[in-house]
Amino acid sequence: MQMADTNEITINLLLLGRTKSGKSSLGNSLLGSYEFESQFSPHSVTKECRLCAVSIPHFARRMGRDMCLRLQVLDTPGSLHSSLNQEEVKQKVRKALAHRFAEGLHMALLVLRADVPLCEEDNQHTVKLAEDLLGPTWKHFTIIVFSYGDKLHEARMKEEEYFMSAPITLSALLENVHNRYIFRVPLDKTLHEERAILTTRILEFVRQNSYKRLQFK
Ligand SMILES: Nc1nc2c(ncn2[C@@H]2O[C@H](COP(=O)(O)OP(=O)(O)OP(=O)(O)O)[C@@H](O)[C@H]2O)c(=O)[nH]1
Ligand SMILES: [Mg+2]
Repeated sequence: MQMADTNEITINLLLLGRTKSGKSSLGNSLLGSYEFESQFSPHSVTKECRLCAVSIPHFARRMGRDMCLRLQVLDTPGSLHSSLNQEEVKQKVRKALAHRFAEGLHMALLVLRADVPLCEEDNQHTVKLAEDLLGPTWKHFTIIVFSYGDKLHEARMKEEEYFMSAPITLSALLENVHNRYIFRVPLDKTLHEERAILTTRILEFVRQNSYKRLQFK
């Protein structure tokens, strides 16, 4: 944990997932501002990795001191990209991780659309990308973020029902990542409201992991 003599905790987060899964949009909610380009489009919008950071003052109190949370978020081009092949995506992310997160990564947020079933191809591309980039301990440093959680609400489906009818590929993945998941429901919230919800959940997972960081050589 980077808080020795400072009142600041730094958390490094990586956005991973298939193109159009909602990575940049999630990044904007985490940052509380529209830093990453995110839009409806028939092509993949994010072509390069980009790091953005935000400092959130008075985030918590520890031993009588006000703590500031510094979030560093690395946005990436997705798998099944419309103009980059898988190897190009992997190389760009690998380089950015080594360059931007020399101090290590706290958590990768693997973004999956809640309204699109996870199929074997996703395992081979998207989940494989996380495995290849993060190495053998990837399972300890990955959180599944379901985007389009608003669709779940719209269909009046509860999370338990969703998981009961989910394909085995998804149950297996969740089991692998120690059942760490978050549903995003962005539509009825401001960026700041959503940031508060997301950071609380993510910090819980980071704390359960004893603030461990995955190192890249
Ligand atoms: N309703 C809803 N729309 C979302 C959600 N997440 C993302 N979107 C929309 O989906 C579109 C694509 O989102 P992006 O954040 O650009 O997705 P991306 O994974 O960064 O896409 P590329 O960079 O193009 O690969 C945008 O219009 C977002 O507003 C969500 O949880 N719910
Ligand atoms: Mg993007």
